[in-house]
Amino acid sequence: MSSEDLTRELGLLKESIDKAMGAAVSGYRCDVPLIREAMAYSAGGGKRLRGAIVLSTYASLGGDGDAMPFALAMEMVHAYSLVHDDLPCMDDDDMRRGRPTCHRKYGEAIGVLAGDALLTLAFETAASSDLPPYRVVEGIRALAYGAGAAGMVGGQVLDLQPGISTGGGPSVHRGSNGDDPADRVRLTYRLKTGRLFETAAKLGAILAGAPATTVARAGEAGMCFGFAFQIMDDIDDSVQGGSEDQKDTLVKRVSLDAARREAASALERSIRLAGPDWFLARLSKHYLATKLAADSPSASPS
Ligand code: GRG
Repeated sequence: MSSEDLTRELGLLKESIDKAMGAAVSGYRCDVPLIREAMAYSAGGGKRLRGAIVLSTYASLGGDGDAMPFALAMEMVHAYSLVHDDLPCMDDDDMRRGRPTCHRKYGEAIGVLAGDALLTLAFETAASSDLPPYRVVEGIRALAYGAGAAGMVGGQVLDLQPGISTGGGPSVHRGSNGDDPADRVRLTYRLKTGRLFETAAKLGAILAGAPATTVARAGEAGMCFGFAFQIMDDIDDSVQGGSEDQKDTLVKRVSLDAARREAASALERSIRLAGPDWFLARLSKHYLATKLAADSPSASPS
C-alpha cells in the first residue's frame, strides 16, 4: 500500500470521526452554550490518529459493531489534554491546530473548564456505547488508566518537572531505573504520548473481544508508535531550529541521529507487533517512509 493510499484511508476515517464529533459535541444538550462552544472549538480539527486507531484496530480484529463512541472518547481525552497543555501554567501556547488556543479565545478559566468538560464527556460518550457491557466497562477502565496518573497525566508531570522522583511505581521503560537522564525522557514520552496511543490500540482489541494476549500485543504496538511519534515531534522541532524552551528532549540527550534511529526502531517494532493488515502497521510504515527516510526533509543534518 502506498503512502497516498494510507493518506486516503486516514482521510476517510477522519471524515467519519469529524462528523460524529460535531454531532456529539455541538449537539450536546446543556444549559450553557458558552461551554459547549468552547468544547466544540477545541474538539474540532486534528488528524484524528487516535480515534482512527480505535476504529481500525477494532475492524481488523473482527469487530462488526459500532466502536465510534470510543473513538470519540479517545479524541475528546486527547483534545482536553491539548487544551490544558496549552494553558499559561503549562506550555503557555497561543496557537493550536492552526488557530488561537482555547484559552486565548475564551479566557483561561473557560480553557480549564472546557478541558474538564471534554474529559467528562469522553466517559459519558464511551458509556453510551451499545457494544457488550463487559467490554464497554473494560474499555472505560483502560481509557481512565491511560489518561490518568499511570499514563498521560503522570507523563505531563514528569515533562513539567523533569527532576522529580520516578521511584515507587511500575516503569513502562524496561531496564530504566530512572537515574539516566535519557531514560527519564524516554519514560516521559512513553507516559505522556505513548500511553494514549497504547490505549487506542488496546481499546480496538478490547471492544472486538480479542484474547488478552492480542490486547497486550496491540497495546505494545500502539505504545511503540506513540513513543516514536513523540520523538519525531522532537526531531521536527530540532530541525526547525529548536524550541525556545528549556524542555528536556531525547534529541538533546542522545543527538539527532541517535533519536532518529530510536524512532525508526520503535516504528519497526510496532510493525512487527501489529498484524500485517492493521492500520497501525500501515501508519508506522508511512511515518518510517516519510519522516525517517534518509532523504526526508527532517533527515537532513540540522
Ligand atoms: C495536560 C494532562 C495533560 C497532558 C498533555 C501529550 C500531551 C499531554 C500534550 C501534547 C504536547 C505536544 C504538542 C506533544 C507533541 C506530540 C503530540 C502528542 C502532538 C499532538 O498530537 P497530534 O499531532 O495532534 O496527533 P492533532 O492536533 O493532529 O490531534
